[in-house]
Amino acid sequence: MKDEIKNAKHQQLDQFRVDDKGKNLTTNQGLTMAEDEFSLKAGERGPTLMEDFHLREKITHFDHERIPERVVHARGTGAHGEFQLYESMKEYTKAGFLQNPNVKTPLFVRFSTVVGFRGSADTIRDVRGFAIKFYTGEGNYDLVGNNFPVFFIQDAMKFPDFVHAVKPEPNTEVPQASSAHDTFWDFIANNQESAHIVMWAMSDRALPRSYRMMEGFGVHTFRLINEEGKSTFVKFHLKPLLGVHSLVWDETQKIGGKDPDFNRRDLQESIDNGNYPEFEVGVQLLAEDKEFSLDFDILDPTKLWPEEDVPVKIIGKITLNRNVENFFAEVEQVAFHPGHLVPGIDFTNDPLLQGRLFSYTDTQLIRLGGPNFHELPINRPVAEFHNNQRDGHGRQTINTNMVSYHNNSLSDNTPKTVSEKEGGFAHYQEQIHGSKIRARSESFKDHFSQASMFYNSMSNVEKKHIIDAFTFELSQLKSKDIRQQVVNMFGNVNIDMMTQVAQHVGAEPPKGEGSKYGKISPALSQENTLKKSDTLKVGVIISEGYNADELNTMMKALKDAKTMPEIISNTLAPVKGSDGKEQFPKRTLLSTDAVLFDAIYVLGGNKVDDEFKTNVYKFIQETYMHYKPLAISKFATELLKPEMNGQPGVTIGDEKDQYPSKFIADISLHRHWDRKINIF
Ligand code: HDD
Repeated sequence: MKDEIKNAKHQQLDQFRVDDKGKNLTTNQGLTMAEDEFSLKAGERGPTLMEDFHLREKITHFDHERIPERVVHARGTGAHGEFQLYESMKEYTKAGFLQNPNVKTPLFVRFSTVVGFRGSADTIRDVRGFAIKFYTGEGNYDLVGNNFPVFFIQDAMKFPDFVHAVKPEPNTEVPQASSAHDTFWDFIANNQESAHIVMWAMSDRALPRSYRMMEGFGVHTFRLINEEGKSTFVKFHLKPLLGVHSLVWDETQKIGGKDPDFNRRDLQESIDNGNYPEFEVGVQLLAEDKEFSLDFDILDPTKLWPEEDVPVKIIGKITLNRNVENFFAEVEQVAFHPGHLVPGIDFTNDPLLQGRLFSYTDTQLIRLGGPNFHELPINRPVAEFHNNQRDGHGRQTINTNMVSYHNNSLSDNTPKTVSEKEGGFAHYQEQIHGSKIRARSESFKDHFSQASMFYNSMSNVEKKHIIDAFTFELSQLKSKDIRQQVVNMFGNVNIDMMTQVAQHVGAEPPKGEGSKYGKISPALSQENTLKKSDTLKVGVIISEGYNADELNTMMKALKDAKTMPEIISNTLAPVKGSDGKEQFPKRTLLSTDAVLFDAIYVLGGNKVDDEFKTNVYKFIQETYMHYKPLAISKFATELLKPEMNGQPGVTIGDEKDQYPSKFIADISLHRHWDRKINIF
């Protein structure tokens, strides 16, 4: 690892890292052992002896290796990184890490899916978690967000209900990592506040191409508080510098089988290759006196603030620059909490947020086995911590002072509190009036306007994908009745959309006229995202006797365009080209698949047999069907279906100069939706 990225957190973690290579094998008590293969027996064929402490220790530790997986977001991965501010945010907040653009704040990010168990596939249709722990000089600040800006429910009271409904059904524990089943849609039809997020879940946003290519949102409205005690409402955003990109549904399902670790591997490989994922951090700011200026309640977590109404101010950048070295210690044991605050950031009364403030500590107590999980290396703040809390399971700190209470004189009344003026945290003094009441505010009751805004902001292709997704999900339901209820419910979002779905799933078309909201937010469409070729994976298929001139020209162009080319052949053995030099394929046609690449280039060679042709044809067909760029050398045109010729994103050629540049331009566009597909 480079020295410059050894920040304070890395230095702290390094104290805990151990490399056993070259060491003697010992018990956990440090006793060097002479034997680790056979248990202690009375005679070679005799019974094992109770006194075999080594066997007992080894087996006992193994028996206790598992901890409960997260009740939601069990499947995930993480990486270390840093945050650097572009300009001081002093005007709005006194948070230390948001003052000085020269300071880099270490952080850890965990990305996750929500529904699946810990071993489930990465590419399922789901919300993605995007949780960040900033190790600031004033303590840990956690932003525990998602890649959707809205949530399923408005009140934490319903969270267990929602999760029970979306998890596999309790009688069969089927389906794994999928919302396409009766209990989920039964919940949706009977809890209509979910309408908006379900539109996101049915859209391409639920199928991210990479964790590096998705947005993040803090979801709730928070507050920033400045030195004068002035509060400004804020929504947090994360914007990937590679743009927001998705897989197509058919691909995601195939990848689930071919490489269930697809997103996890992508993150790890990118960091290993020095392609550090980057996200700009943005804030939407709303002055305190503008609390009621939008046409929804800013405390309602099923609403987003359209960027066209409240612009996102970009304030800094996150760079993920170091992979974890031990998945369990770093990713599995990291414990986030939306209530881990620093001075200058505070809560609002969003009822969903308030419930979360209880849930996260509670869940760590069972997952991590006691109240000292903050002492685990990954969770330890870089800031020192001192208080009168003591003991408990797994306590690591050896508190040497006999005083563990407040107030005291034996220790000069320390550890001491510090006034707000001198940097101590004090809660924002919001004025509260009201009666104790269990109810939903009237201002939370419009569930369909923003759901329709989302749909109306989509391109035609994105709309079609949403209709297809509803069709797929509802087709899996056993209950006709729920299918109809969902069709009726989403008729309130858009009649045309749900009429088409109804036709596909054999339901009655919805009645009514749909939402009249009519507002559009172009920022919601991925059509308008950044598009570039950087870090995209290109499969380069060659065989014996390939044209070396052409390969060299194309490889240079691909590398100049910052793509990640990977040589594929029918063997892992070196493949000789026309110049007598050899290429070393990384994959074979049988050990990889077109769905694992963003684009395919077929060069072939002068020695290709029928098996090679059949396998390459599968690559070409899949790539074409998934709208991805294809480049075919003139030496391989026999593998191209004539109808593909001239279609968008398909390049055939031998003119070295234009041919690679056209392919690169096609790669930068990612998908070529205008392609004629009904040719097979
Ligand atoms: Fe949650 C995990 C995000 C509502 C209760 N949540 C968890 C994670 C993310 C989110 C990203 C994974 C953290 C990690 O990587 O370890 N959750 C959200 C967002 C929400 C939300 C963006 C709404 C805006 N969550 C929410 C509610 C509750 C919870 C309303 C309960 C009242 N969430 C949990 C949890 C988890 C969790 C059960 C499981 C594992 C964990 O906390 O550490 O406590």
